[in-house]
Amino acid sequence: MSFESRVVLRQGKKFFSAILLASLLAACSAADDGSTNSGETAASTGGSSSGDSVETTGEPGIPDNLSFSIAADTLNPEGLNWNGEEVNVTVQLGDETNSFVVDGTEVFFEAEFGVIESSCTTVSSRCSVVWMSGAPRSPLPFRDSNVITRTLFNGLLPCGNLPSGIPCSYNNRVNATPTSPKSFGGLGQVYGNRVSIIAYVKGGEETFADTDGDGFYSEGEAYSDVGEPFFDYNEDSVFGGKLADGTADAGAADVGAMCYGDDNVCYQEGGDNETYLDENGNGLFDPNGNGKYNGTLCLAESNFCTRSPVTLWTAITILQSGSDAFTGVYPLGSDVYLASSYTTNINLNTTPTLVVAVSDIFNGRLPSGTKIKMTSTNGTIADGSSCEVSNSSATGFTTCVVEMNPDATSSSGFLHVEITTPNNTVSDYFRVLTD
Ligand SMILES: [Ca+2]
Ligand SMILES: [Ca+2]
Ligand SMILES: [Ca+2]
Ligand SMILES: [Ca+2]
Repeated sequence: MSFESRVVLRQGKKFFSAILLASLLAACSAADDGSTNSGETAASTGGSSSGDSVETTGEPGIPDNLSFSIAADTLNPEGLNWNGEEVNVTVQLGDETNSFVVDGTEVFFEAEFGVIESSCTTVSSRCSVVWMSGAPRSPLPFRDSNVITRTLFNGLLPCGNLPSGIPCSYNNRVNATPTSPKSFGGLGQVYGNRVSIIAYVKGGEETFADTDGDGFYSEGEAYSDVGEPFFDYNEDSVFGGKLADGTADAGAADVGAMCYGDDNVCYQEGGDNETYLDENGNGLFDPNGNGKYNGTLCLAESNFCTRSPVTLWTAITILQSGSDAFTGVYPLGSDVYLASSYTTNINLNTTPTLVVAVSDIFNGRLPSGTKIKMTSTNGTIADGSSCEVSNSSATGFTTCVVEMNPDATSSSGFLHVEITTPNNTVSDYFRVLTD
């Protein structure tokens, strides 16, 4: 769904809320931020007879797909080298009017790596489970021998020229081309330590825009058709599961489908182990739903809507960050793909501003809260003597800018970078500074 149509849906949803809330006062007390505004709108439009006369068979408290949120309190825990590192994963649901769902709504969870509590039941429209680091930590078996989980020691171009162990800078937000998938930068697929977590809830309904304002889904009205839940291990937005012989699973995207749909939906390698929930039991992955609005605001079964519930789902990616730091230091503005930028002695007279790049072995972020401290035995540090790894599972790693000054004596010394993780793994890196 495009951003534009999302906006339209949201507006329609708000208008619909105004009418439904007028006749479903019980829902008012449970309104969240989104429907508080709708409540105000209802007050200004609720006097109309059409608002009062709407008789709906819709049932409040059933989750709808646009109100399904997921979050994690730590996005990059220290999980690669430690078992039992805990992350609280919280989901929040809402119904068609953005009101709370019925207490006790059960939400199920599955995780790609580590282990996770299998389900939770909502209280006040939300609930949490615990994810813990542990085995499995890597995608075995990989059935495509061309695909490996890349580390800093086997990076593809443009980072293959760099000394081993140097974090590989790249723009991971590159758009797809007809021959390369999106986000294909630096080391190449597959990025290690990225843990896909899916959450799903049975018995939900689809969100629609009640354009004609009758309180029901009417033929032709826009709605979001929910497809079957799937694990997107390689984060290419498509289901790419493969059978043992390397052929695509039924309904799965394959190499021939590279960059289908819009430019940001592209098949990438590394989705071999992806799985899906065959909700309609047809033995085939169905990405696009059934072509009908599913929900209780379908008046009667028809060719454009059904009262059958759907399984709603959402996903989040967290990191199982490594404890050992890999570091590269280069003068600000130098070519990050040139080996000499990381190896030539740094002259503080000509390049006093430095960038310290720190990643784990998979070129991803170190654990949230990792401290990076800079000291020097030559020149002085004017600014940026310490920084910290943020709470994030975005691709890429941490860079810190260190502003230095040469001192009065021409000499040679070291920049010392000391990296300490929350569980006290310390890594040291030294770089020669001259002035
Ligand atoms: Ca309608
Ligand atoms: Ca549907
Ligand atoms: Ca995929
Ligand atoms: Ca299916």
